[in-house]
Amino acid sequence: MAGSHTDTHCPYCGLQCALRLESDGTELAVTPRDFPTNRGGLCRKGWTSAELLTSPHRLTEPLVRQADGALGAASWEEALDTVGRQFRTIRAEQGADRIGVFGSGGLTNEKVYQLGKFARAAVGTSRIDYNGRFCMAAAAAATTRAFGLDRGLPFPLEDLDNADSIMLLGSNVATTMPPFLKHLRRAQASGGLIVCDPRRSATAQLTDEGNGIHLQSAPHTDIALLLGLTHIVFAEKLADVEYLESRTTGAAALRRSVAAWWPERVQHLTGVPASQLRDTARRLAGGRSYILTGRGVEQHTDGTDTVTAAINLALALGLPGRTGSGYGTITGQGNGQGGREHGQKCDQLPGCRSIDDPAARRHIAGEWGIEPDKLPGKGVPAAEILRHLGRAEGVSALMVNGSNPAISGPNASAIRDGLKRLDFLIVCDFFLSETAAFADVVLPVSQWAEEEGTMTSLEGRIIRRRRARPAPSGVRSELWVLRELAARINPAVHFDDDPERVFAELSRASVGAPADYSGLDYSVLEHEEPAYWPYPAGSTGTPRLFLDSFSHADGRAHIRTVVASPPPPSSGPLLITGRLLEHYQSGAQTRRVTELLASAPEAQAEIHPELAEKHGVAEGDQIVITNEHGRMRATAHVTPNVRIDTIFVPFHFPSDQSVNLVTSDATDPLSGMPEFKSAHVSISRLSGTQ
Ligand SMILES: Nc1nc2c(c(=O)[nH]1)N[C@H]1C(S)=C(S)[C@@H](COP(=O)(O)OP(=O)(O)OC[C@H]3O[C@@H](n4cnc5c(=O)[nH]c(N)nc54)[C@H](O)[C@@H]3O)O[C@H]1N2
Ligand SMILES: Nc1nc2c(c(=O)[nH]1)N[C@H]1C(S)=C(S)[C@@H](COP(=O)(O)OP(=O)(O)OC[C@H]3O[C@@H](n4cnc5c(=O)[nH]c(N)nc54)[C@H](O)[C@@H]3O)O[C@H]1N2
Ligand code: SF4
Ligand SMILES: [Mo]
Repeated sequence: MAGSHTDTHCPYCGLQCALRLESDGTELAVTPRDFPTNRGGLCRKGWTSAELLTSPHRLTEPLVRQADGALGAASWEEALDTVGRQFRTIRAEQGADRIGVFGSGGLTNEKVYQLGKFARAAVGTSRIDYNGRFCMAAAAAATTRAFGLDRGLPFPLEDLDNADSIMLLGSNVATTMPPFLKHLRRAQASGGLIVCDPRRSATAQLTDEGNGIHLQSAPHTDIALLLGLTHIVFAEKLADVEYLESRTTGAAALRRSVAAWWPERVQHLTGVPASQLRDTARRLAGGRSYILTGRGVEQHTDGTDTVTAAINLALALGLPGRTGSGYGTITGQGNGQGGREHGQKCDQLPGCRSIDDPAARRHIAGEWGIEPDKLPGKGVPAAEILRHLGRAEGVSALMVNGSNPAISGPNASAIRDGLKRLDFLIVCDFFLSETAAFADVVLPVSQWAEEEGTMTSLEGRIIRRRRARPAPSGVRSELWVLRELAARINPAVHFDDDPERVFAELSRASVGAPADYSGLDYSVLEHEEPAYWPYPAGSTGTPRLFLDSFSHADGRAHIRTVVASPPPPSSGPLLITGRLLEHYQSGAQTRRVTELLASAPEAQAEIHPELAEKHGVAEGDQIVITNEHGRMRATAHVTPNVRIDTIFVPFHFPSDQSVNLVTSDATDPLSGMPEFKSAHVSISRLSGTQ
């Protein structure tokens, strides 16, 4: 195609596949580029991502709630003044902590940094958190506890290429990151792909024909499974005793804690045959092995402990901190990694610094030109912000940047009620998401190919996002919006809207921090040289972490023993939730892409033939799924690929097809992660197809 082209990365997930956006002046086209994560591959979402830019659904002017209750077009001046006035009034009358800010792992590093600075230095609130709390927060808490640092993959993805065995726990990369499969081929060819999932997911099916092992455990029994595997490792003398001695603390307690988890007991609890458990442990011990976790094991009220059990198994085998083996979590969102580093977590300042650390507070306050004691303290995690919306103990105003919690938050009907209760809701988005539809002010912002910025991929590698075309007139960049709002709320603090300068500020703010970016600037990142953090000034970055020592002061990995909570009394089937290939998250973007919507237009519930028969449900029937939280509607898809006791529903759909109408907002005390992946439900047939 003649015309211009820009080399950039996919707007969606954490794999950050490289692509080229070509324009002949009227049409836009996407082609894949070669890059270590995607090796020239793209999934359907990547291929169709250009449609997001030209979608007729795009917001192109600010919207403000009118006297008649409808959203109506407004000038930027009017919309920004309204927000400024409301924030000033609420802060003066109710206190800054009555204003909440809800960020996202979809934002560039620059926006994440600016959003945290906006909340804490312009508004002065501690009430900031983000959707990553619903994503890999449990793994972040567990890896920080075990290794002293949270980088999802502490090694380049390409290291997987040489593995003999790869264990995927609650991860369905064949659907959620298709080009990732290129890195599993050797393990598959040597029979070493091990997938733990209550469904015969697309990824689990890759273990067929001698390519590996599918552990089809009951939902939410992963801790028992992992304790059982660790038991076998010790019982069969497969543990790396020398490694445990020299590189960890707590190994003796670990050995004791798994003593009673013999395989037959684990089989009884999980449904996984003892012989499969033994095969798995032997395989993992027998070569270059990796253990990777996904949302299936992380999104539980004991998610941190579940990941800890996976890390403990990896440590018993001596995998982490060595070339050619390891543990990692597969970060999901485009900037899910950077999103948890630069200061939108309720307990962190930029660089993954603790907000309770006086030296960190001094450093950041100095960078922002405020007194350290003016920096708010620790806030509350996302689910707690959402649980108390519009109530005395919560926030009365909320600003949302890059999330759609009316669909994606746990116990969504309560969130929708909360959003309605708020005195003031402002949403920055490029579409009128289901959350934006509740807003008092909606600000249209530019999107991926209209902005410069950086993203930190699932490998901890910093890459450039490139501007290929101007945003539609009427649309503004989020950095500009934050600068303008800050000027109306606290003009004393300087806010820039130039991404390169914001990155320079972020780099300075991160000097000496765990996530140190201080050796990076836009010119270093110009030619896609590999740049893995920590990247202190004068270094060339850190592709592999922990090779010499872990990040705790004593240099060792800290083993914490965990216990398996007893399974809740069973009443009806267990609902699990997750993803389809076609849709991204709340679906706010992909439901607006013609091809993707046509291919997956509605919520289907995967249900086993025997369970379907028991409830008189046939393929294509409308069913209702209910529990104490609410009810949702789905179309039955009868398939032997789920366990008999389990129903699977994706969470991408709106209105009464939102599966989060029946999920609980109970959270993991250690990470704030909600229980997205198991809920007791009843099902009934609403209508038939015949
Ligand atoms: N197409 C698509 N791709 C995406 C996304 C998307 O929305 N759509 N989102 C991106 C993001 S942000 C994320 S976080 C990643 C998520 O990527 P994944 O973690 O791969 O996605 P999920 O489908 O949420 O969950 C994975 C699997 O966990 C299984 N599971 C459910 N409950 C349990 C359990 O109790 N134990 C075990 N062992 N397994 C269980 C489910 O059956 C499912 O197959 O995907 C990223 N990529
Ligand atoms: N039941 C169930 N619920 C889940 C999950 C599950 O597995 N099961 N998974 C959870 C996980 S892992 C995640 S990550 C969350 C994700 O769920 P959400 O946080 O809702 O994520 P998105 O749907 O990506 O929402 C992003 C919104 O922000 C907009 N947006 C995208 N980029 C930008 C930007 O740069 N700036 C601004 N201002 N807006 C932008 C999009 O148009 C969209 O409206 O869902 C969680 N919810
Ligand atoms: S796998 Fe992720 S990054 Fe790659 S094309 Fe698909 S959505 Fe985009
Ligand atoms: Mo996620």
